[in-house]
Amino acid sequence: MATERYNAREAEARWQGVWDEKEIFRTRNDNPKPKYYVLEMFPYPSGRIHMGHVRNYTMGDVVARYKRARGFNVLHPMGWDAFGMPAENAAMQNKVHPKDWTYENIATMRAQLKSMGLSLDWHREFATCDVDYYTQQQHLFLDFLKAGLVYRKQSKVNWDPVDQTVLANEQVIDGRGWRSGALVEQRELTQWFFRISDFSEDLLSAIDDLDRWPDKVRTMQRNWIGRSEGLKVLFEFDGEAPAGHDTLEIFTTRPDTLFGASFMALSPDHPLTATLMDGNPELSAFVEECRRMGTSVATLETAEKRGFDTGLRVRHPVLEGETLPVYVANFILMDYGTGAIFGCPAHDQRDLDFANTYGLPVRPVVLPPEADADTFAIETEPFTGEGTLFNSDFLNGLSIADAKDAMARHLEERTLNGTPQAKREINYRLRDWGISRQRYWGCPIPVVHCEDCGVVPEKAENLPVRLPDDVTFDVPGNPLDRHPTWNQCSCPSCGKPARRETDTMDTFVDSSWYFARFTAPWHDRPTEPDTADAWLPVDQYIGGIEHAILHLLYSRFFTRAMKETGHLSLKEPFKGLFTQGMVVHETYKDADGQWVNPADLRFEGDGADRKAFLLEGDAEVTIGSIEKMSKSKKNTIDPTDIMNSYGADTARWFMLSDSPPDRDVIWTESGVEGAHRFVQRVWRLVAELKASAATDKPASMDGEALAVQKAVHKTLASVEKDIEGLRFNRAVAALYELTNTLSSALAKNKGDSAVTWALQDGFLIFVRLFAPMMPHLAEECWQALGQDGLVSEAEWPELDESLLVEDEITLPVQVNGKKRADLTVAANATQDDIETAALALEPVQRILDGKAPRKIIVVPKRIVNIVA
Ligand code: ANZ
Ligand code: ZN
Repeated sequence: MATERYNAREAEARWQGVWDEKEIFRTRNDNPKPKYYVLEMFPYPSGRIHMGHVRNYTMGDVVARYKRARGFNVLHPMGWDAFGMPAENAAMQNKVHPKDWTYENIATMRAQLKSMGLSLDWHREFATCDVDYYTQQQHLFLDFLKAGLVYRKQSKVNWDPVDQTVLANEQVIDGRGWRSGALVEQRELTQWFFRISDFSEDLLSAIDDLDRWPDKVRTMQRNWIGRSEGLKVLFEFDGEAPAGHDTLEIFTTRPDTLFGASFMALSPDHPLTATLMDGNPELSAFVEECRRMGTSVATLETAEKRGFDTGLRVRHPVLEGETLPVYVANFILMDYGTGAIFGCPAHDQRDLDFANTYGLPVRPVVLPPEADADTFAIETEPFTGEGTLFNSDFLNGLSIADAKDAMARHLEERTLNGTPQAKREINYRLRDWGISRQRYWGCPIPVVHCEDCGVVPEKAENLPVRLPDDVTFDVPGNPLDRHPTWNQCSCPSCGKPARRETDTMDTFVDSSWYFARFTAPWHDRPTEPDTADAWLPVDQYIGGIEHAILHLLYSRFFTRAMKETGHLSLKEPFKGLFTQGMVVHETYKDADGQWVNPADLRFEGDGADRKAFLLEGDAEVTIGSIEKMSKSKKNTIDPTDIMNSYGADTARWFMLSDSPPDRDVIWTESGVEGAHRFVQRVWRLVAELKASAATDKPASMDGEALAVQKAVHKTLASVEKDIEGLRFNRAVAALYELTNTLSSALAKNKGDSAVTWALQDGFLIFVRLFAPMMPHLAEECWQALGQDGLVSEAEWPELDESLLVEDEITLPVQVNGKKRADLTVAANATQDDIETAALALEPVQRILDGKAPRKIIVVPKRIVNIVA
């Protein structure tokens, strides 16, 4: 029988039209069903969607469609993370306005996403560059300001003198600007900060309860917050103290190593350094040089450790009569601890490098477990492991933990100039979040600078502070700064002429609350608090591991800050988090070593004999390693090409099928073709089934009919579990298996009406099981099988638990502790039946050799043990 091929392109457009017209994915906030909020990280509108998006959004869509079928009121929105540098770069390079560039990209990408058949509520769509969105963000800023969650401070920034812009640490490469190549300067700018560090402890301890987050992300967040328990210790100067500095305070996490101290080091930005620079040009020159090097952690870790001996000395707190030299050193940060340390070279790598450069003593005080105290020495590797204290007077013999405590107690009881010499302190690595950017394409910070009143927040009723459209990008720097009129305004407090803040907000601010905005994007306040509380937290958030730290941490902070300012009343925005793997692909290089795109190639052969040739000219190219799809390596596949040739369902199915969703998936042409063959096969089976006569449900089922029913319900049970557990590849595997079962039952069936009924019923279940993954094909099959309504609105099939009971079980049979055979018996076989059957097995009889067994033990449903 000839069947028509399934025409994916035609069918997909048609069903998308039906869904749209019926608005079946429009979510009502007043729907009384239980809520489920599934969200994928919204895209940056860079131009076109890539395969990573396809993978990400397909996973979210499976969850959304599944939960809808399970009776939830599902929120599944989409928007655009639309502010940022690339739009300005495009403006500089291609003379296109950032706004036009952004909205054009959004239009292209929206159309691409729509062609994927995602069950999104497009009525809630917004872009963060929409005036409406950033107006509400400005309201949030003002509310945070009022609540003391925002402040201004001077801070050091990397300044690119050519591009006239602040650079993030990652944009400084070997001391030069990443774009301009100019030597980067350190500048002090007054910038706006969010007080995220006030929440350090709360952000840290709440990680314990995020039990539906991947462990690796929880660990990364903990490390980023970086709690350390330490001690602040006062050191007394030997001889006359420098003016204005009675003592030198340091922070250490290793007070146990104090007997091994051999120097002190100050940050170049320490106040004492500033005092000493006065009248000391050599020190000033050294400090200048340190500043040029930059302050990124990466730079500090890798740069050569350098110092300047100030000539000052301090008294060792516990070694009577000993003094230690005070250096200014390039690896000490001012904004951690107290900006000063004691160095113990034997037990810290940086201190050891430093000591070896300046010929300072290296005295080990912690002895490794097996080492000999008389011969143990440190040369180029410090010892940082567990051990026992030695060379340390009253600490000798103690563990590190006990020695830390003993030293802390000892110093806490002593005083220096009337204050205790030591104080226990908890420090966090997490710094306040600097949000000022000297850029145009971002949310304007709604404050005004008045000569009389200082910094004045804009009045809420004057919002939005709109971005001007008439800006130029022909010279470097911030277009808002040089705008002829935009930055002139009147002071909200005294009414006199004043100047607008020209900094805009870090784009991470935009993405820190969009999930809350989706709950009521039409509202004229940032949120409708009751609605936000009803929808949040996001039940399942899905995105890339690259956002494991900053985006998630900032969103967790924002949720807390929005709680403090009454915009919602919970603390944690994302209940479940899933980080998907990447899409990877082979790479190809031509004879000149240039990357070649797979679209320009043809392939021959298989396995080790597989070869690739250029379509043009037919030269052979080298097949290289499998790498993350990237434009630079030209190993990308355009999702639209795939959807045009195979359809969205094929792309979706393949994305889900090949690897566990948290691992990388290798995109291969043969894999896509396999997925496409499956689509056609399902369609052919439906056509065949349609040809069979209608039957009524038989009174009872047995034989082949029962077997079909059981296979269907077994698959139903596992697909359910696998989607709930986000193991989409396993759900796909179960569906492949079921297809084989249905297909052979269909082929064998010679008009048995019970089997026909089981197949017809089974197919209606089967279609609903793959509908979350291949929704268009599912609609087409649903209709072909004579069902009313849309499968996208159909309920999930009901599981018949009684069909999951296995009739037979297989037990391993051991003789004298060694497995000899498998025994298959009826699931309800008695103890006696099992013993008899086990003893009758050929391998068992051979060992028993005619003798009766000494003992036979049947562990029900597990194992049979025979002692010969
Ligand atoms: C003495 C010592 C001996 C240290 C030893 C370490 C090992 P965490 O654990 O990350 O908090 N430190 C303190 N302030 C610093 C600053 N502003 N810039 C650079 N380094 C600083 O790190 C704390 C340790 O880092 C402190 O403990 C201090 O060195 C150093 F065998 O004190 B330690
Ligand atoms: Zn004023």
